[in-house]
Amino acid sequence: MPGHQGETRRTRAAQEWESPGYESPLPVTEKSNPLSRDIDRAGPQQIVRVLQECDAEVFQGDLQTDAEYKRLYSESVVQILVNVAKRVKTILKEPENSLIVLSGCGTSGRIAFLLSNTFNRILARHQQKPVYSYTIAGGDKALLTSQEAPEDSPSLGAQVLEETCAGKKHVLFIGISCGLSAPFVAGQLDFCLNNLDIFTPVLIGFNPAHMARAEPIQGWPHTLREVTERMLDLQRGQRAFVLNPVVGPEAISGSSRMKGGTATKVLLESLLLLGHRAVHRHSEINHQAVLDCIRDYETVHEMTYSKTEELADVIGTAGISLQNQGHVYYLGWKTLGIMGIIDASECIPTFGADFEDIRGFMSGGFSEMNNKEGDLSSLGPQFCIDQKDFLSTILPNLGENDTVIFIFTVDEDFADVEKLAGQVKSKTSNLQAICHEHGGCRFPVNINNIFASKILRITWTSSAGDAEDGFFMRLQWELSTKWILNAISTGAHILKGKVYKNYMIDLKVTNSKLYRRAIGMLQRFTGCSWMQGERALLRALYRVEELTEEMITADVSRHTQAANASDKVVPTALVVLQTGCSVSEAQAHLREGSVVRDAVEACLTSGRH
Ligand code: S6P
Repeated sequence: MPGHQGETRRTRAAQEWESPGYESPLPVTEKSNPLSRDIDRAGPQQIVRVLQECDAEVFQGDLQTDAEYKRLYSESVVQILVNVAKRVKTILKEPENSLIVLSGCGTSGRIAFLLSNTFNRILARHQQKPVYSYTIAGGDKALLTSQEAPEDSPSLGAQVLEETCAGKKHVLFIGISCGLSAPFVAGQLDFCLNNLDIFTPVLIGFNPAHMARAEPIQGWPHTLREVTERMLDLQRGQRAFVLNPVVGPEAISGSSRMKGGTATKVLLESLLLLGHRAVHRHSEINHQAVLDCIRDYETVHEMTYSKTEELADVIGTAGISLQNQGHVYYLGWKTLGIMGIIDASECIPTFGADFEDIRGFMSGGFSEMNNKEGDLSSLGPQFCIDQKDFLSTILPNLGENDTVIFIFTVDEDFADVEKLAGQVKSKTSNLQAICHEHGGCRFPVNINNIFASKILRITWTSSAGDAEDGFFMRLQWELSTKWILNAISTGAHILKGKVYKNYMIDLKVTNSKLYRRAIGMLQRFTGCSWMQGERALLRALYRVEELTEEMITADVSRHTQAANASDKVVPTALVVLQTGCSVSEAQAHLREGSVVRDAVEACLTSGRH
């Protein structure tokens, strides 16, 4: 029955956010999701239920051809997937002087990195040279830490792409911007459009084209909307492609690491897998093959969320750790270790978290990461990602307030897992396991003793196929792990009081998208004008009562740079606007109430009386 109730709630929610006046003119990816309106007041079980429903929207079908929004299963989306998969096939058949480049900013760039490595590994299994490469705004540092500023530079994007593709004759470029908003990707697409003899550009995002970002980009003559429209014109002749199904608003407004990241992984993996299977197994690339692939991912959603109780337990434990100023550590193996590192890195811009709050480590560190720039650990503690770093720097001070989450599969050497778990157990009893096994290969029974039954274990159906099936299973484990970790980090921050309604109240305004989002939030909560909101934001950001002329007229890029050094900017601006108090009074008020959400709510409620 809960399934039916969930479906009814989803249908009602979709009717609401799909209606033309709903939070207009925000694009779908920035709207707030009616399903998660009260997520800030929910307990762990309820948080899981809400996330499950929001994530199910990714796969929500539309079989009406006249529906307002295209969805993942829409005919036109499937057709583009078929067309792009055929381009992948062509490149794989003639790899000489060819390249497939995946690119994006933040989470989108991290997924680009992950998939580029995975698919090169699949090629290696077939004794083929690598064909994939990735670019990410901010370079490899951005794989592990939040580097939001380079997202604003179209020229940087173009330059990085040109360097990556030097000497190549055929390039399939896939630029990902979930919100159809990143100037870095816009610059790359524009570069491709100016060199169509070499490049076939593909844009992946989750808004309709008319909602692509249209505001001017500093120092650049185009906008992303204009680039998208140029690509749509070229799509008729299959010289460019725009893959932009709508997957519904995020559970935490604007947090595209969640559904945006998921849908990116599903779309990209589907089209790349089909291209590979066409070459290696001579299978056909057609609608049915695409639909089968997406349905497999939909099953992963069902399998993952069938573990509601276990997932809620981990969220509860992680939440208590954060509430008590403790930490959450992910210790992972292979690509699931990377999923942990990615999830942890996203908490900084999303929740204004400290990098030490949630951290990820993986077995093998950089040699296993296999990133372009190699070992970055000398750049500072944020870049130390090896489990050995965990043992030397974290383990000695680990305590009962900390939660350690082990993420592994049945393919790992279990003795390794057991040994590390033993070391952790001597310091904290808050050990959790997230693990994947399959019908043909199960964990030893002592796993229950090692993790004192705190195990979220998923048993997948075995596929007795070839090496590619093995890879496909790992891709599914990754997606499942992504859902689980996103739920843990989001849930734990909700329990810590970092979310107000379904907004990231304490986000860092470190690029122009986040800057605009913050002002929009101030408008929404206080009813102020854009200019009032911006002025309050700047006062909070520069920690001044009066703005100087220079501050008022400076470029947004200067403000977003300054935002790196400021704390609780948006909550401070909210309190200032709502109560008319000074910036220093607002800061003192927020210091008193350790829970940001409660302090802000108290102020908003009192302001209304
Ligand atoms: C979002 C995440 C951000 C985005 C980045 C790119 O939760 O924190 O880092 O991934 O801003 O966004 P987009 O819309 O261009 O993919």
